[in-house]
Amino acid sequence: MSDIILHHYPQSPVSEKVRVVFGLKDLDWRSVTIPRLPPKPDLMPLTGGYRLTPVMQIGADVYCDSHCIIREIERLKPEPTLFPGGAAGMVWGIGRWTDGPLFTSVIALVFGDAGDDMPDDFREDRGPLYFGADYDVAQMTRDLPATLAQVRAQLQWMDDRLETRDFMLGAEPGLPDALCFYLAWFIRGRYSKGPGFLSQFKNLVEWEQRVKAIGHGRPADMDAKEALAVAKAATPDMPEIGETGEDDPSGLKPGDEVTVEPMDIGLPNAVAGRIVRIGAQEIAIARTDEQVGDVVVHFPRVGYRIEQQADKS
Ligand SMILES: N[C@@H](CCC(=O)N[C@@H](CS)C(=O)NCC(=O)O)C(=O)O
Repeated sequence: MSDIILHHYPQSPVSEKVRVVFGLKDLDWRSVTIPRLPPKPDLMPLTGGYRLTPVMQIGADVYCDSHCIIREIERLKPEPTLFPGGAAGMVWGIGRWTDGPLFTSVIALVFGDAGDDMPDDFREDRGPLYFGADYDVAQMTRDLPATLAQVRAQLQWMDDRLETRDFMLGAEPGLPDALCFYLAWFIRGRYSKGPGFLSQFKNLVEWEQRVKAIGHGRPADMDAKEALAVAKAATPDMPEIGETGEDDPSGLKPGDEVTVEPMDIGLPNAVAGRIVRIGAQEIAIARTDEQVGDVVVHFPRVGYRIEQQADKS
């Protein structure tokens, strides 16, 4: 198998979730550091325009979104399982909570806390991305007490869960630990009063140390240009998962020209390609780029809008 390449940057909380999963799986992987702000000239040839972080590349296959990345990692390396005790299924729904409303509240906390101290270019990019065109940082600062109350209530759920367990599912770590850890990691590192705020959650603070000890596996740095060359030299893998798309409720099927785009961000970010596989959990589209040749770009179904384009043939 080609190397697992993660395109990310150290400060990215969603990347931290994936790095913890790499630690849980004890993986060797290659680490490409991408810019925190667009343009991301060495990433766009791979994704076809998807700009969020992280992105995973294996040869000429490109996995957008942490859920898609983690699902593929679990498929490639099933042991140790991310779902100890047979916990698969609903855990993905926990991810929709942690990465959805809870993540948005945590970003509002960090934004509201930073206020005018945030660099202009960062605020002008992330503001509309997470909160839409009419985002208002001053309002987020005024709302800080209410936001803290929202976050506190939800972290208390995690803390309660850890009262009688070392990890979220029991004695062994699993996906819910990565899903919850990255938010605590983000609050601790980026909210100016983070460590003090977190100290009220005794079980959570102890658990943070246990998750931290899992580590990130074994990353080795890779130059972005080398990653592009890897894609160019490779042929996309198109594993048959038994999902032909024939019964897809959308009516979409392999061969259709589509665009795929995250639904829950405030900026347009569509990627165009031809469906090679479409199933309940994932869509994979083929596209060609002059720098990397033929690639297949994978997205989750949940949270992504697919639109059919006029047939090019
Ligand atoms: N649904 C996406 C969300 C990813 C996300 O929002 N990542 C942040 C960084 S932690 C991001 O992309 N920020 C803008 C950027 O990096 O350009 C996923 O799970 O991967």
